[in-house]
Amino acid sequence: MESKTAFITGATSGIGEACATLFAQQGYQLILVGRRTERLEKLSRYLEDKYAITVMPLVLDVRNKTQLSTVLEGLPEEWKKVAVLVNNAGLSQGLDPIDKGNTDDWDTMIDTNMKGLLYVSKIVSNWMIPEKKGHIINIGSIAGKEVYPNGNVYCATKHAVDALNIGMRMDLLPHGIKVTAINPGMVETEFSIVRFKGDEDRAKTVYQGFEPLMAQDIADAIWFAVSRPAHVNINDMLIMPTAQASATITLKK
Ligand code: NDP
Ligand code: 8X3
Repeated sequence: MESKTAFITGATSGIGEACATLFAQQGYQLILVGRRTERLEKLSRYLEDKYAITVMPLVLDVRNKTQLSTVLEGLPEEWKKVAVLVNNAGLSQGLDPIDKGNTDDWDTMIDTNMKGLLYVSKIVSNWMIPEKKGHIINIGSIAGKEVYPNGNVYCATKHAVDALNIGMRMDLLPHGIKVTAINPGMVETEFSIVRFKGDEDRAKTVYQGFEPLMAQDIADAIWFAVSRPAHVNINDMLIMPTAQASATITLKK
């Protein structure tokens, strides 16, 4: 059987890396995107050796639409037959009230979480359309369902992902392309280290006193959605740690 290809953005850590590993275990060829060259190359070599698959590592910033378009359109045709796109690259920067927010952080979140996801989706959906099939997984968040204090712009970007997920499903329906949102609550990854700009001690406190989700839990949910029969689409999944009831209510010991 011809092997399938999965395209995963933000594969250098956390949910994206767990997802890359799971798809490799399932025998997929992988296109992996991230900005950190060394990590991307190390992961690619590891997955190729361990699972006997082929990986196309692409050091790209999803915010850079010119670079994205040049590199992606320049790929050999056989790499453009993508079965699954996981729009995972994303981040939060800062946790401040709106009057004190850093406008550069706002730009980074909007450009990555919304515009980057759009640029990649446009290119890859155009590869899927002639095949009349494909599956786009958008990584949203509980922050796309609820707004929490000081989450303002990050929550707005994830609410936008929620809306785009619905819009994409409508627009791509005639082309047989499935669109699924996976919305996690708190997952212990590098997310909080990035949000607090390298302050690892502060990041650790986010996950203290309860058992957060792990990246693998989200990869498993993505795989569940991807492995449904052709006539079944999971529109939207909200996955929380058992100890987290809402964006702001977590039972901590
Ligand atoms: P990580 O910080 O561990 O991973 C984020 C990934 O995104 C990294 O691989 C990073 O790679 C990549 N990335 C960030 N900016 C860019 C960019 N401009 N271009 C290309 N890649 C980029 O965090 P998570 O794994 O937790 O985050 C993954 C997704 O899950 C994000 O969309 C996040 O919003 C979402 N999410 C996370 C939750 C959590 O609690 N952790 C909960 C809900 C949703 P590199 O730096 O190498 O570019
Ligand atoms: C990331 C998780 O709790 O900061 O989307 O919204 S949270």
